[in-house]
Amino acid sequence: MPEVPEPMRVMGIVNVTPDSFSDGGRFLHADAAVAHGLRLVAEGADLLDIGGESTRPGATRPLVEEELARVVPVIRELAAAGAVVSVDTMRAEVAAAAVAAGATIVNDVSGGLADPAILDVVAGTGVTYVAMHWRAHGSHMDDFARYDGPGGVVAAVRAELGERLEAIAAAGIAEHQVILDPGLGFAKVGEHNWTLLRDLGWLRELGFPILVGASRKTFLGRLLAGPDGTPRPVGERENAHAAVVLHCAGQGVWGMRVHDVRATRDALAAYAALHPTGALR
Ligand code: PMM
Repeated sequence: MPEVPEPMRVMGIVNVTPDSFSDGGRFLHADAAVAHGLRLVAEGADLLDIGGESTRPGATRPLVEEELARVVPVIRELAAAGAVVSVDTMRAEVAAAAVAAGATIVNDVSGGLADPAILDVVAGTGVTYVAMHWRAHGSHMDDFARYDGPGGVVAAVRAELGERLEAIAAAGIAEHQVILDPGLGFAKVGEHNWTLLRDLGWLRELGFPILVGASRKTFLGRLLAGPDGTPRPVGERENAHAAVVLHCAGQGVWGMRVHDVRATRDALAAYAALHPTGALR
């Protein structure tokens, strides 16, 4: 009998921010954010990612106090309700408070570059750590979307994630705690994202579970642009995203970070019916 791999996890996004690109302002109040998180769990989210800082290109950073006030009450309530909670933060102080409030995953889009002390929090608490490929904060990350070296974007992202893995190990974080993410859209233009996604073998070779965040991102909007070049609005990118989800399922990806949990679940249900023995690799 072929081994049946575990099904892909669905991480539902709860952005407690005034300015995230697709849902900014909708869940800024704790009650609305908690209700949204519970709805995502009811729709089939395996875990929830709670974030209080928008990382979109051009975004300005909130004060640490603001970020704490946004995410901690929401994490406390959702964890108490039984949800598996991840905190989307680059700050050690926020990560520590989030773990104390019940988060069991620290999703650091900077992979420890923005605030290296976050690695000590993860090492000290033993929680799971998502290390994403990142080069700079949103205010100027587009200036860093250049991959001119040999091997292009794949070689660069692989090498830079490798450097983060060295820092992660040096901080005393165990390998079983680590998940890697290629960081779609972070200091990357459309073609960089597509190149990274096309064959994720380069990332599987690093030997860690893989998380991918493609949901509603600009590269999907540009792919679906109208004849005048206007990107497809954020709310109308879901069908293209479902295709990316299924591609990632075939590539052995551990989990997808998504806004629309129900649509993702529907796509995965069809995939599971078509591939009962799991990923095609
Ligand atoms: N993308 C965003 C925020 N956090 N975390 C991980 N691990 N991977 C991602 O791709 C990622 C992330 C930006 O998207 P949003 O504004 O919709 O949350």
